[in-house]
Amino acid sequence: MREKGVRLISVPFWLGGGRAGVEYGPEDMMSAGLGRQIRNLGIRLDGDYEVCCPREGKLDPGSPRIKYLPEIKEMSGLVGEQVYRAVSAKTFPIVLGGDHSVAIGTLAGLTGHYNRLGVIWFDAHGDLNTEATTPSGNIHGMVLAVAMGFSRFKLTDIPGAGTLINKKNVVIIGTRDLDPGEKELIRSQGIACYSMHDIDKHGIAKVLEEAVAIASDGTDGVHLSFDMDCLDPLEASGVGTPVPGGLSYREAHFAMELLAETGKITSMDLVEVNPMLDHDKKTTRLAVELTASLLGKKIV
Ligand code: 6HN
Ligand code: MN
Ligand code: MN
Ligand code: MN
Repeated sequence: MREKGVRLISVPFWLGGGRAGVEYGPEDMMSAGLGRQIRNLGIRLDGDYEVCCPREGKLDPGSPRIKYLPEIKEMSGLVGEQVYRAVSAKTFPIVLGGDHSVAIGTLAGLTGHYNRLGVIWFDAHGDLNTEATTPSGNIHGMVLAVAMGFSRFKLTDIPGAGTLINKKNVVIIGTRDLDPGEKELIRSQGIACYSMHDIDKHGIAKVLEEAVAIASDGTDGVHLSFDMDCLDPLEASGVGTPVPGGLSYREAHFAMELLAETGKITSMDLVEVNPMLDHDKKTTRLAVELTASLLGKKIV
């Protein structure tokens, strides 16, 4: 990591979650000292870029099932381009959201570079809805289905994207709020999903060990997509869709520390920080601290 350098890519986008405020996430994380934390670890900050993405959208009454699709395609193409450039320049990209739909852009850029990408998805949710199963029409709840090709709108619709993500290399961690269609997809497709139940039962270390094995099996890159709502709302209440019973402060840090030790993670997104809902300012701070742990910050 020290030789590679990190490139920060800010994506102030909220239309995928349909709830404003999350577009201020990148700015808030930067002001909380994300760049400084990275440099303090002795890691070169190769640059910080802001993607100029749509700030407003118009709901199409003709397609109520899926909201702001044209805006999401536009944002994803722009994010993909920056991510592709970052990995081509051999830096470690960190995409700062924005809602979780920004990961469609990240994955488009990454698959343009890597032949076969593994994905570790920390989330309270499955993000596995399709046009047919979404209860909200919000694309941030569909990103993994889009990435693996289970929905009509697919990752490969984004210019510059490579192949779809192979379901054999996808792992979801921290789940506790799945919609019926998502449960059905997990079962029928055999998608690896470590719920809070599994974490309680086996411990986060065991779960991470298995997750890394799945995501790195036959892959040439492993992407970490970190939705801050995987944390317990007691630790991180500044998210658009909080769900009780999540990861504790230490479980989340320990997970990042374990990932750092493996040296296998090649990119990251950090999403769903909503400063307008983050009344105690803990969520942004924790997001910054967790990134430092992932990049190798040690307690001692
Ligand atoms: N996220 N499952 C719900 C939906 O609307 O599809 C919530 C999704 C939340 C997505 O937090 O990234
Ligand atoms: Mn998510
Ligand atoms: Mn979520
Ligand atoms: Mn807790």
